[in-house]
Amino acid sequence: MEKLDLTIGGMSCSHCVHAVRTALAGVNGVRVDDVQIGAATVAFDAGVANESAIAEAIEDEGYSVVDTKRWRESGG
Ligand SMILES: [Cu+2]
Repeated sequence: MEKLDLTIGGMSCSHCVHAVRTALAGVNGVRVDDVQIGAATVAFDAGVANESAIAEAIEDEGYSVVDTKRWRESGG
């Protein structure tokens, strides 16, 4: 699995965390690892999902993706 750290703008409370988590969980091939106010980390299958689909799901909820950092899960 590829990993993606996202820096997210517009999040301010637990409602936002829930909305972002739900949006990410709805993207095919994505496993949500962590969501906090202003940031999220997901694992994704690069054969199914991609960075733009992940960012789009967040932006569809009204938040902005400020930065992304892609890395590879070790030991896999
Ligand atoms: Cu909120």
